[in-house]
Amino acid sequence: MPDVNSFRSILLRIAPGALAGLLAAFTALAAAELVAGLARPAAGPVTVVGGVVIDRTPAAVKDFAIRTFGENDKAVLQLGILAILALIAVGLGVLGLSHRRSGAAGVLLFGAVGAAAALSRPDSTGIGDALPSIVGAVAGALSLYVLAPKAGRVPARSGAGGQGDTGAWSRRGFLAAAGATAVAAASAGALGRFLTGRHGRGAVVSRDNLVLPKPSSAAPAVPACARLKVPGITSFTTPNRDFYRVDTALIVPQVDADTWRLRIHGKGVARPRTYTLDQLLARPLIERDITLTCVSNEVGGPYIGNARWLGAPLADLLREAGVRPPSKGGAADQLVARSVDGMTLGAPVEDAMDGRDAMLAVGMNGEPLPFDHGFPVRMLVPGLYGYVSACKWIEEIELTTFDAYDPYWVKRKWARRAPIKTQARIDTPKPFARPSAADAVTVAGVAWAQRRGITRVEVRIDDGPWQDADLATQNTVDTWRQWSYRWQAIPGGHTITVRATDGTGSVQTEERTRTIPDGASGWHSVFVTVP
Ligand SMILES: Nc1nc2c(c(=O)[nH]1)N[C@H]1C(S)=C(S)[C@@H](COP(=O)(O)O)O[C@H]1N2
Ligand SMILES: [Mo]
Repeated sequence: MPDVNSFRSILLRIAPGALAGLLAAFTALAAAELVAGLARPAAGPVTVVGGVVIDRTPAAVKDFAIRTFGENDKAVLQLGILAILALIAVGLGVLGLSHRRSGAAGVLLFGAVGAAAALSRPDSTGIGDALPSIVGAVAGALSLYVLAPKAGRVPARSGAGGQGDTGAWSRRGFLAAAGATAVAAASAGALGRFLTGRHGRGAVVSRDNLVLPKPSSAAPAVPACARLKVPGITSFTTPNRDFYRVDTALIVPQVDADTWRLRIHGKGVARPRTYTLDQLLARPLIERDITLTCVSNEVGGPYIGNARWLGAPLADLLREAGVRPPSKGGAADQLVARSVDGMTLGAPVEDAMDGRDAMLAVGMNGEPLPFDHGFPVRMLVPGLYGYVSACKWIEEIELTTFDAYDPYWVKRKWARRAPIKTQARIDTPKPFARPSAADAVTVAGVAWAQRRGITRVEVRIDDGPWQDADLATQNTVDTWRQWSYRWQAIPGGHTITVRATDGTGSVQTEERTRTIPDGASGWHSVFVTVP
């Protein structure tokens, strides 16, 4: 009968195997990290497997992950991968106690999975990308091969493990070998991390050295009355450090501005061209306030920001290449932007050339683009959700058709065309706040309908009539607009709802839709209790 004692003796017997397995996995990852650090950090096994998981994750799950973990979604993913790896490692280690070859072979198998993942990445630079996984797996398999049998022969306290004691290491011997492995692996890993950090040095230096030129067309001054002085309202300009970040990159690409190139080519491109950053910066630049929004933003959600961007007008570059918009007989109706990490985004050529301030941006709020936001160059097309327009770390623009090519998110069931929907958000009071009724409660927030502008915002308390909110001065049709409403609150629980009207006269729809395929719709409301 299994009693507590035999359970304990089983545990004691397998614990060294589990430890050997975990150490083997650690050794494998550390060795892989070292090779990746020497060769290409983006080819590290956790990064490439994470990339594959991100690319294969169904949109609904991805949506859930973004909703639940927000900008920590990638950290959660990597921790998840490591946790699964640890479980498998424990299993292989225990297997290795009795079958050292099988245990080691299992580790090699995982190396093969990592290698395959590395080679499948869109930014894979060739067979060398498999190296970190392969070297890591060999190191891990070796360490399991050496450690596991020794671990198995550790005499257990109960005496149950006595049979294989010939040539056994003492418990102290095993622990010493395990400790040495751990130290060696940790050193290799640390060195790998250090080398990885150095990879970005050139990029960091190139960013530090970049002096942004003055725009030849400065942004219109933001009217003083565009910024309301209401505590808790979203600031009109979003500081770079607070700007939301949405992308699939597990390692933020660190592109050296000195070697960066942008290639423009494809259907209907009479004069294909390649630009350096200096050539781009030597062009007349425009500076504009533009509000960028993510299609994954829920009603009332945080994935929206407004910045002052500096960049080269995209339409000029396209015209220089001989591109004509479809309305003028151009052959291509889709502009596919491709980034250094293989991401593809597709915008309508017509939108890029219809006179709006579509640009290849180099500056964000007075400084070079932060690495997180696309250094050295990203695309922006006012009025379109980020996933069809705002390519970060861009290196290629290919003119094609919507029929001929589906970019990354479209392959994953998001819409081909995605203009931003009219939305209003209540920033204050926060959901479930308890605002005092002593004074009037100020309800305030932002509303946006890029390209169309906001002409009216209305607030409704419970099922009461719609009341006009006070609007801040509109900056441009491409930026959000602040609004506020003085509410003579009476005690009790209340639902505050907001809706906006855009420059075409359309009232924001009440119909609630999910973010997929082309952006959430519906009215934002918050419930508050007035004591
Ligand atoms: N290379 C690359 N560019 C990208 C993405 C990406 O995953 N990779 N995500 C897009 C999406 S979905 C959005 S909403 C915006 C977000 O830009 P931000 O992170 O600077 O706010 O970038 C876009 N550009
Ligand atoms: Mo997005």
